[in-house]
Amino acid sequence: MLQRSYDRVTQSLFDRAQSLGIETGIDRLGRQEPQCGFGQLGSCCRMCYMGPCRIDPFGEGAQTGVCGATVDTIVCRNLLREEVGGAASHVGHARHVVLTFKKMLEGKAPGYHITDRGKLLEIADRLGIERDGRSDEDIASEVVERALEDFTRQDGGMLNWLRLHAPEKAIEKWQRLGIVVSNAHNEIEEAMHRTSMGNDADPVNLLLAALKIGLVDGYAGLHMATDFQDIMFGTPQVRKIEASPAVLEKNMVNIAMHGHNPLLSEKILEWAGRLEEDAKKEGAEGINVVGVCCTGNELTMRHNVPMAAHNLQSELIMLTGAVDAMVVDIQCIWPGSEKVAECFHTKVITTEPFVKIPGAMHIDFEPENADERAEKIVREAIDAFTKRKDKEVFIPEGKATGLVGFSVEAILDVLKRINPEDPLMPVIDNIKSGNIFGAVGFAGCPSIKMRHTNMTEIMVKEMLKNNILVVTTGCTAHICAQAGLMNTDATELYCGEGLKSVLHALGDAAGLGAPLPPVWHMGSCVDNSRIATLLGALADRLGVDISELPVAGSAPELVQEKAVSIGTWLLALGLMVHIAPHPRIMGSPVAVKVLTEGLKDLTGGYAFVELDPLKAAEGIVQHIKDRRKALGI
Ligand code: NFS
Ligand code: SF4
Repeated sequence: MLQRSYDRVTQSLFDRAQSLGIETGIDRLGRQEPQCGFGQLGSCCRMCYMGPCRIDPFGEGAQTGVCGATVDTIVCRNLLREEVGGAASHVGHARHVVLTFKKMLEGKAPGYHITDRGKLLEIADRLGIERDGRSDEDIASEVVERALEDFTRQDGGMLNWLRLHAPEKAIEKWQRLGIVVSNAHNEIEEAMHRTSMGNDADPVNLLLAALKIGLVDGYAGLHMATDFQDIMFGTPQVRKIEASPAVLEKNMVNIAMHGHNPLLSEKILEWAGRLEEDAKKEGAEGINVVGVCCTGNELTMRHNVPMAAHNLQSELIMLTGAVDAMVVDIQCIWPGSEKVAECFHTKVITTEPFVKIPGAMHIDFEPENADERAEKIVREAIDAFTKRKDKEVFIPEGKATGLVGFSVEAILDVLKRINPEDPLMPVIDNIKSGNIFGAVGFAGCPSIKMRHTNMTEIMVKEMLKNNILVVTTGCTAHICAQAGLMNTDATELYCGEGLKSVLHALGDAAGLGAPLPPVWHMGSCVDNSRIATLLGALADRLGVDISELPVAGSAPELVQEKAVSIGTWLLALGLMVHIAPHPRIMGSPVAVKVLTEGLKDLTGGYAFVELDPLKAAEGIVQHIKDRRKALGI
């Protein structure tokens, strides 16, 4: 096994795997090393059967593929395809939620309801939908129509959800570049078409297409998903939670919800409540639903469900022997998890017809039969518990506590208590004075290749020391929560004096009797939309472009294609985006030049690749300093 030292809880689970002789990701990673250099540089091509071709980075061997494609063409095509994978995931997620919402309105999905009517009406207004004399259902149907238009329109008109959410200045920028998008599915089709053998060979043209797919992801994926999820399940409010695999309970039926779509996890949570007595009849003290990855973020933001595990820990938590069912839907689910589960009584239950894992139990979950299937799944978990009852479990110690639920609405609620007329004013004043030196969004995944370096924690602490507020989403939020960065003690421990004073004032305004935490959990990966909304509002209020704000984004432990497409969206918006490990563009001089330099003149954004946490933090602080200087503050 690779000898690496992870945080205490994670390491204890790796150690347990080793002592039980159970294979995990660390063993599999060990067998992959050294990983292929061509793959890491992005310079291998499998687009046709004259290949696979690869380009010699030292300039001695082949410099083109059999068809004559250069390394720049190959790398940029590969990058665009990565993004298509990411955007397709988010767009698929959003469309699934919209279609369920539509079925609900038609009375075909009785398990779902409108929870946040205010948000529905606000979106309807902003879409210019007439409301007078119409029922909520009627208005909602038209909102759905507008959303679905973003998958059907053929006239080249602008994506409705982009018009709805993108700042005016950003739209102007994109119009000048010719990258405004129209129909999400058409854009994805075109990207696949242009990257297949013998089409687009111009690396710059391909990179512009990459920005387009970023916009598809941001608006027809992230924003659309967040909007409809908030309407159906409620817009998050600040609440207290616990985090770490230690939230599993020996004497309870433990159901780990893993995946992304709250359509499933909300119903499981509801049925866990309804079947509590049935669990008790089997000798359990109750049912403990815990969250893994992004569906865990969705649940914790709306219902303070404990945050049990980030992606790297998703198979590890089963080594506790205490997980009765691991219920999954879509995305980021390691097939290897099933092999770990097999060593225990744990049932892995897949629920999506296009996401099946050999050996796992499959229960189709459709909106029409949500209640029946959710009940069945929870009963399977109770049944698994009866088989586990007397067996030994190993639940590591060390729960962290924290505050989550920082939707834009929740943040504005707090700010309104300070300035009801102009809630963003206190933030702007504090940015001007330097009490808030800047803000950085940390997003994305935990990488098994990097987690032992504590990249995320070190970078976040450096930000706080420099009075830079941190917002976070996705698995990075799990990392921060487990590291105790989302509780009020962290404000005292890690923040510079300016930021500390602001968080104290906000905590007082919120009636907390304590400062707000310095790291704000804004949700799942699709909820990066919330970060963009907040930035857009700040930029509008200041009358500047987002690219001028003293802010940045970071994906400090990139894993997924989804993170690549989100990152590209942020580049299109004009942000500096820090990335580690190396994105697969390093083989192409053109891609590196355009993404790290050239883009600055086009959108204001640029990529910053740095694997050393302190140097990465330094680079971000310098960027923020430069932005402040340019603003004259
Ligand atoms: Ni985001 Fe969320 Fe986690 Fe990474 Fe996967 S769960 S969608 S991709 S691994 S943060
Ligand atoms: Fe090789 Fe060109 Fe085929 Fe790619 S498209 S595999 S570079 S011949």
